[in-house]
Amino acid sequence: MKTLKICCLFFIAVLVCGAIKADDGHQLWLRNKKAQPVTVLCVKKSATLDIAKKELLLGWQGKAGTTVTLSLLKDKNISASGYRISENTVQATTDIGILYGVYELLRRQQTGEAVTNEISNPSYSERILNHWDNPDGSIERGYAGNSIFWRKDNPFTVTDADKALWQEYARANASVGINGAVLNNVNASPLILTADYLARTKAIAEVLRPYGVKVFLAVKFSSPALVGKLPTSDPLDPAVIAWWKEKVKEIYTLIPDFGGFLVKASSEGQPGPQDFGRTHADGANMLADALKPYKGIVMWRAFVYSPNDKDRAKQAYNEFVPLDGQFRDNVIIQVKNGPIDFQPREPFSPLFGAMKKTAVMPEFQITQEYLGHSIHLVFLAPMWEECLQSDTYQFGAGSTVARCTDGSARPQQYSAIAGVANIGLDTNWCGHDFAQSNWYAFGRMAWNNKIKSEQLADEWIKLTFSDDDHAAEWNSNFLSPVKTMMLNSREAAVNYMTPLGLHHIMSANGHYGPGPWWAPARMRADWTPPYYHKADSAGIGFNRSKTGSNAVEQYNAPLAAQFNDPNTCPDNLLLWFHHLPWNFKMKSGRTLWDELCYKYDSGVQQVRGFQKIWDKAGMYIDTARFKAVQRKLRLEAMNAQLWKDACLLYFQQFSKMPIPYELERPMYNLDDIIKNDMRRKDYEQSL
Ligand code: GCW
Repeated sequence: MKTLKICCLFFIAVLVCGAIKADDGHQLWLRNKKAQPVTVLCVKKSATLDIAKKELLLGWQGKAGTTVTLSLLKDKNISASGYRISENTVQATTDIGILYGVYELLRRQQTGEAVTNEISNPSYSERILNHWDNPDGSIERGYAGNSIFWRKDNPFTVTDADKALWQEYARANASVGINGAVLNNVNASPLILTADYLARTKAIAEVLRPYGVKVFLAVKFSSPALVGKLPTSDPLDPAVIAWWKEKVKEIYTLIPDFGGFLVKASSEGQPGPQDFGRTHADGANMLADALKPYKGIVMWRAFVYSPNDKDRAKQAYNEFVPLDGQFRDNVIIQVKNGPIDFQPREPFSPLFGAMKKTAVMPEFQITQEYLGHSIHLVFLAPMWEECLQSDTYQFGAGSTVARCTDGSARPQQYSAIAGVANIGLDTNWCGHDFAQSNWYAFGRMAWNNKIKSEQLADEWIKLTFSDDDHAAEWNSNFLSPVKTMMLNSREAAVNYMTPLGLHHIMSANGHYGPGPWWAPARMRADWTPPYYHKADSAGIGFNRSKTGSNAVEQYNAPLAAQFNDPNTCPDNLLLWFHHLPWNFKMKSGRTLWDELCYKYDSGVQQVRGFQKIWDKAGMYIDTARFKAVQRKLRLEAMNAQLWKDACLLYFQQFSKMPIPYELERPMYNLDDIIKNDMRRKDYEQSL
């Protein structure tokens, strides 16, 4: 009887779902549809070309019976990993170029985009994921399970399952053009440079190599002392220089195409050249010299700040601009998109528009440290597009961040872009099904830094969810509303978390919920929200204008003047640059306080709208992914409400003004929110 009941239920479920196949999300955007027959001609043989052929046979959606020719040629217009495609040819100057061309051809077929005879070259030569993975398998700011590379138990056994997973990872990367991976956390353990870990790194490199993904390592600056047992790690000490040279040689003997080092130095307690009275340039150049014979690069992070600085936003610029021109040409300064730290909205870092003789690369955060972890649905492409398309005015109008970093504004030996990965052992890799879109979008944007978020959302939805059985109504009933939801999702998050230029007002170290009040006595001020919002009875916001910290001065004309004046400063950065009275008159005609209330409320309304969109569109996808996203949207809606109530009720203590009566009233009490914030409490207790 029980079996019969289960069978009936199953039958009903199949009917209701229109027989949509269950999907655990593991296939990402590479779900293979039934392929049409195709013949592939390719004269040369290599592991990479074998993959290219296999992918065509597995995924061909073009005319049945087509013969596709893959050919290698010399062509000055096609760069090392670029390609030319037509409906039945892929041409490139390298094997990996062929593979990228094949993925592009297949993508066009699956998304129904036309294939004309065209050349595509990547914007950046190095398109890199940064994994903040620790040797024990944990991941700093990881929200999708443990590391796919490292683990605690049997750390040095490489199993077939490991290799299979690394191969899937490499394939996903290659399919969107990512060609590098830093395998470990920038808060680097010295262990990574020891023999056992290097052997595992070699094993990973071997699996990634045919897919064109080079491995890099993040290194701890004090490794000569910690691993090499030298008395110092001073970058100018001959024994230290010799130690790094030997270490680099050891690495290249194992991994001949090793990419190089990523370094977080003299930052957040990490050791660095400043510990020895040396500069960032001294430190970076010493490593660059060791890597140079092997064509390796150093990505040296500009994420530096100290508790003594009056304005954290200014420090990276102050430390690095005086060193412009002193770095070797295989050093690239890796700069976070904003001057503080991956906040939902920041202005672009002024360093992008300041370094004239040193290569600079953007670092984006794919993992959603400040954007609701893997609970909130936030499509990040609009945020990255906003940064890349910001005009720095470095070489006059049109000097976008994209052009100041990709080598088109001035010649650079290397150009690069990095994204902090959101990948872990979760079946769907990223925790949230929609978080996969951020991995996808990062790769596609690294390839083409002018691509529009709208195009990326369109591609990704089609590749990830398309359903041939409902093709007729799918575009209008699923694609279109879900795309709108994705494209609005980042602004919604800004609205319910940090509107009008507010930033860093999250609770404690978890960086998840709201905490504008959070300021334990023993905590350094620049790690607490009041340092950033500066709310008091006179108003709210950080005065970075000429009358304040004068951070505006780090921007080129005409931006400096525009940001300096609250009447010309864009609304969405207003409280980043200004401390303004609660009754300041906004462009909308509202007071600042009312505008703040409206923004927070609109964020909540937007997420409620996403729930409606999803529930209605849900019938076009499999139940598992539908339900998982539905559940997360419910949590996001509750969190949005919490953010709104927490921030408005807290700031209201200073504004002493009513929340406009036409807006929904708060649902939580401030006292309860503060009391219930367990993450904050746990953290405080651990201090
Ligand atoms: O955003 C902060 C994070 C740290 C991180 C640091 C960095 C890896 O809270 O967890 O450390 O930035 O980028 O170095």
